[in-house]
Amino acid sequence: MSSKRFFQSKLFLFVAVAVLAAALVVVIGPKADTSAQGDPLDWQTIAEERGLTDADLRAAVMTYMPSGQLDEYVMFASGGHSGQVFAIGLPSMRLLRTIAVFTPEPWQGYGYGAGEEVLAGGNMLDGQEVRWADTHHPALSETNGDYDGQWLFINDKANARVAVIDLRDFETKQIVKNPLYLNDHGGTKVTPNTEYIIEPGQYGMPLGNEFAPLSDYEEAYRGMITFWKFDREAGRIDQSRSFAIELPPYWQDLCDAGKLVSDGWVFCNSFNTELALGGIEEGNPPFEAGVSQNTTDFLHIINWRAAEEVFLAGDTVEINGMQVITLDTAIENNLLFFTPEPRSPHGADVAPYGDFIIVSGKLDPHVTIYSFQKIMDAIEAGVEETDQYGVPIISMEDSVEAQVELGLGPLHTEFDNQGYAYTSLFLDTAVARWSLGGENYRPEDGWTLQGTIPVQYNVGHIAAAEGDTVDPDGGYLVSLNKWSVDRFLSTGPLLPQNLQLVDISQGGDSMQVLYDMPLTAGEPHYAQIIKADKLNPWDVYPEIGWDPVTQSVSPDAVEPGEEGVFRDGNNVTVRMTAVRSHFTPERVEIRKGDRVTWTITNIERARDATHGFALPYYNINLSLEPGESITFEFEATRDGVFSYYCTEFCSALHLEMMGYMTVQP
Ligand code: K7E
Ligand code: CUA
Repeated sequence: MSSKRFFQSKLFLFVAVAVLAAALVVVIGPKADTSAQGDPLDWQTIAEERGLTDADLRAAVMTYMPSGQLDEYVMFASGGHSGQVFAIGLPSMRLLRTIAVFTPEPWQGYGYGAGEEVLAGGNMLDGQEVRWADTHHPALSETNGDYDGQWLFINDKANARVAVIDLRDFETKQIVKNPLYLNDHGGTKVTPNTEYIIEPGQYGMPLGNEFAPLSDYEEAYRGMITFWKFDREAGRIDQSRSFAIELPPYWQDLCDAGKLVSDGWVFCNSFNTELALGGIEEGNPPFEAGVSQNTTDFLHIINWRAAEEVFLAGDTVEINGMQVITLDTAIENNLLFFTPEPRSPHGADVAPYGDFIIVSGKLDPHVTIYSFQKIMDAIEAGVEETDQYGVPIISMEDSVEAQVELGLGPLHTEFDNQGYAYTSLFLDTAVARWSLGGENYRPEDGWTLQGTIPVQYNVGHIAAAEGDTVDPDGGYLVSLNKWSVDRFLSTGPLLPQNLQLVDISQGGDSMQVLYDMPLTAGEPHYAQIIKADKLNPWDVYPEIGWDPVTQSVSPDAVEPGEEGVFRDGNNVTVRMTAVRSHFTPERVEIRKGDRVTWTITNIERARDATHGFALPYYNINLSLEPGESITFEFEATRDGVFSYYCTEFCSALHLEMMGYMTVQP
């Protein structure tokens, strides 16, 4: 090959490219190498290696909480069939506290020698103890329609109970059982000044839970709504000042209290106006079809202030100790009205100014917006039509302000500070943002869908920051999803719930999922989110010897110097103090058959200086927070040697914080 032909050949081209490439490797190769391996201290390198997008980085920056910094909000989420409540910090989504409510919880000593009195308050009829629950709807106490950070209430759907939690120590103080009903649902929203805690029933049944055959459903079964009087001073529900209203045996579902212009009223959706009874085995439609035959059910519109007057005037009947306004009395006194609501409704949520009520039909792609003013005008003008039980029905033409098509399976609605509403879409597994067209919100946008964001997966409730009050904060929303499917590493067939933090701070359709939090407990239905600075919990109990049930110094509290074991026949009193790293006394020598009353007072004043107390075999397990005093009782049924010990690693000599109880045969 001549040199000329060589320079024109493919071989020359190949050699030239190879030489050029080798030269390039020499010149820029090492630099390219650096950027591939990178400086491991450079966050951009890490982000690049993990393939994080700008949106991911924004989410990380918005949710990361440096050690020692504190969250801006606290979310109280129901624990579903765990029976508890969870306090979660936002925006970090860190679990801050499990609050034992209906279910014993060993690490807080609840139901293992302490809290027995509270748990016993929720006994089922006939004294049979129920130690589980299906919590659905937490409700923070309110002053003038805004959260005041003092109390938290939650219902037990399974057993129609309501619990009271004191937010000074985040502990449950009271459980009441509704004597009229087996289960409830749409509680526990509160009236704007926490005058009452609202507890509607769920599945129709005879009031007082007497037997009646299913064939008598129409006549013998009833619905109900209970107004539990909350005595702030006492920190307790007062059943003697509480009352209920008898309702037709439709299935009352979720209620929300009116506020501002609609203060004094309560709105509840319902379903099964068909009075379907199931019985597929007898050729009836199955429940899920039978209950959804009608194109509309009834939104219940209840004047609770007028009902209170009827109750105070004594125009009630007593059922199982509960004062009940009968259906006839409610109708006579204009306490109760209906207006139709579209297919299979779920959720009735009052807008911040109290002027609109938002209802979602699970089988209707719209939300329906009712105008409180229109409803009042219709009542004023007189309502002719009634249902089969005589309850006046306001027509939809006279009550509805607007309908907005959002998507499939709308359930629950919350609000922000920009005039937007947010509705969960169960079937679309998304959250919709839409504008409230009323003059108080976004009249310039009208009633329109603004955008939707997919969530993972099957959202039930959503909670926006203070999003059901007269003054929502906006900024954050949490989507409480039933299914997590592929969002977390697999832990077998039972998966956690997925609580997703969503940024709603920007307008239009700019929502962004920021964080996925697995919650490995029962299904969280509803949650409420409160600004952290509205909460003012104690660092330690106010005084040594504190009884958290009575929120005062216990008359049994033990002071240093007066410890000991005291005998009076078969009754033994143990008086003990706990302080790092010592129980006094260290020896408790008793005899089989003794009745033992044992008080332990934690005399610490240092924050977080909690001691545990475990007494194996006798099933005692306590948590003694600084200042706390607990008294428990048992019968010494088994002889032997029982070492008791502290379960909190409280000091370097924690393992030595123990003692011996000997039980002589
Ligand atoms: Cu929709 Cu009990 Cu409020 Cu569950 S309920 S999601
Ligand atoms: Cu007290 Cu360990």
